[in-house]
Amino acid sequence: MVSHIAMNLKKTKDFILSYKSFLILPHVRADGDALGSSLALKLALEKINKKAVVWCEDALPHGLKPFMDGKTNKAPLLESFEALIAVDTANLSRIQSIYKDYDQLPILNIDHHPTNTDYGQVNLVYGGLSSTGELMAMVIDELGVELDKNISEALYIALISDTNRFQYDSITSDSLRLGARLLDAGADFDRIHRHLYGEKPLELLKLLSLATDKSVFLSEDVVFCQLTQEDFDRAGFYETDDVIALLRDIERVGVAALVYHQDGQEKLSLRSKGDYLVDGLAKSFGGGGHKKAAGSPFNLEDIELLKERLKELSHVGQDKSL
Ligand SMILES: [Mn+2]
Repeated sequence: MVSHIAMNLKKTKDFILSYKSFLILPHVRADGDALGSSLALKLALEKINKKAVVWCEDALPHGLKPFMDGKTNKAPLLESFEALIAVDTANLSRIQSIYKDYDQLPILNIDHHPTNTDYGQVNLVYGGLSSTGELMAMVIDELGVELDKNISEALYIALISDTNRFQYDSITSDSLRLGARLLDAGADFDRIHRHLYGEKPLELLKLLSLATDKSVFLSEDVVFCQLTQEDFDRAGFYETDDVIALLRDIERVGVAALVYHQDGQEKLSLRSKGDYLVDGLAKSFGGGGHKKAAGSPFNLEDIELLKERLKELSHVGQDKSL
């Protein structure tokens, strides 16, 4: 594994050194890992005199705005680029729509989703890692770029976003050592934690309250919730990461499922903890993700089928527990 990573890091470096300008694409509806990793890479590329633009056509998640505003681009691009770098993007259906204007360019694919389809000319893909941020730190080291305050903050945001502040079992001692390095290099962790977790908009709390009211237990350890466009409009908030996290964190819950309406379509978001795994269920609906955090597009006609499948994930009556 270690020599394999070393070899692919070398290929990644060779790819980057052979071009002068890059369009960096975090996945659609980018989260902290995708955006933090992308921004860290952009800053590192600029330090070695490359041109790099991070494209993000969706609204930035609320807590990330103070760190990302003005550093990502969604105005029409007039420039041309020599290569694409897809970040935290498991497959081409998760890539942003601007890709269609640049699909002739070579792709470097940097990701930690086990379901990644290796769609790039160079694929730096390690499914076991906590975050793409952890992988991006290796890329930046490979390029010989020193971590400064801004790069460290972007990587720190990536790392804590995908590990829920170092709480998930995807965390290794290497992840914690990276966290320590980032603090040493100047990341203002107090400011980051405050904006990401300590400044929740009241509208979000209204949405959480609505979701709590609408949640039903399919068994003692499986919770299900459905949110409609009206629910989001009533709360005035449209992000779902905190909703599904809240459901997962309920006492005795092993599996949390959220069906919701977004961008004109229905989606399914799944989270689990302990022994419970949800990647297989997401896959069966045409999606993917991680063992304990996955999602898929969803067809409302399948709602009863989904509930049946969710009940099958229950451990009630089995000799397993959280
Ligand atoms: Mn990620």
